[in-house]
Amino acid sequence: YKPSLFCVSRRYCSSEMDLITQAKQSAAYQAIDNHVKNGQALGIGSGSTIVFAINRLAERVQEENLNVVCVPTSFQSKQLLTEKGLAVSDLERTPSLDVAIDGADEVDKDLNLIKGGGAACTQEKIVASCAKYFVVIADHRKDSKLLGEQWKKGVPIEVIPMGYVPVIRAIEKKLGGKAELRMGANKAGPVVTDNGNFILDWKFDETKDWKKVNMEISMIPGVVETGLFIDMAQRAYFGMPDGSVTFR
Ligand code: ABF
Repeated sequence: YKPSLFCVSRRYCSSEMDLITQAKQSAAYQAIDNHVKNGQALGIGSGSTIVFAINRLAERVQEENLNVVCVPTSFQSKQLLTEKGLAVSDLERTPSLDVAIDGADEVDKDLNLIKGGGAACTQEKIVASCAKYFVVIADHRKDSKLLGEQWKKGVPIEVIPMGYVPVIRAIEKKLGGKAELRMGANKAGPVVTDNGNFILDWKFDETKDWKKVNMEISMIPGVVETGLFIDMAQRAYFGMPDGSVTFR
């Protein structure tokens, strides 16, 4: 599937968006149907695809009278879970999760991920690390062979605000590329995470040894967490424009 070159009319573009929405929903439903069982503790991620997962989870909880408890990865997902009447917990009360389900910005052939487009990568990584099984849900645009092929906005990195300039300098010196402070709407100020920190987006020049890169960035004083999720996901579902779902 490739977006049409003739996407000139608003009507045509919105039907392409409908296909992407459909793809997100199909992947989310498949993950919830395949991996959620009665009695489980679940990690529930953030983003637009996870909205469909929460909807499907709420349906199943009601229809099948499931008893599940959910640990959200962001304020957004906490609110959605609460609105749907799902049981919400946290890692103090529920530090061990059966399954975590979350979206991604890009997924490579080995299930390494770039995450954090929504600025929630630190909490997402902590929650995913507490799960026995980590499942990614995404539309087909996120599927790639090598990280960086699809997601052009760079690797998100959460940083302590007072250290963001030294962190930018250290990343560019060590790894090349360009790191930028992520700004909010109308560039009125930097994006602030749920943890009160800033986000850098690091655009890299070429495909790297991501495990090494992740470790190198994590060692820089002031870095809280990176959006590189290496060797964490066990399964990824990709919704296709025709409503089918592929996985690996
Ligand atoms: C979160 O939401 C993020 O890690 C990732 O940036 C984003 C994926 O968003 P969407 O589901 O909207 O594509 O999972």
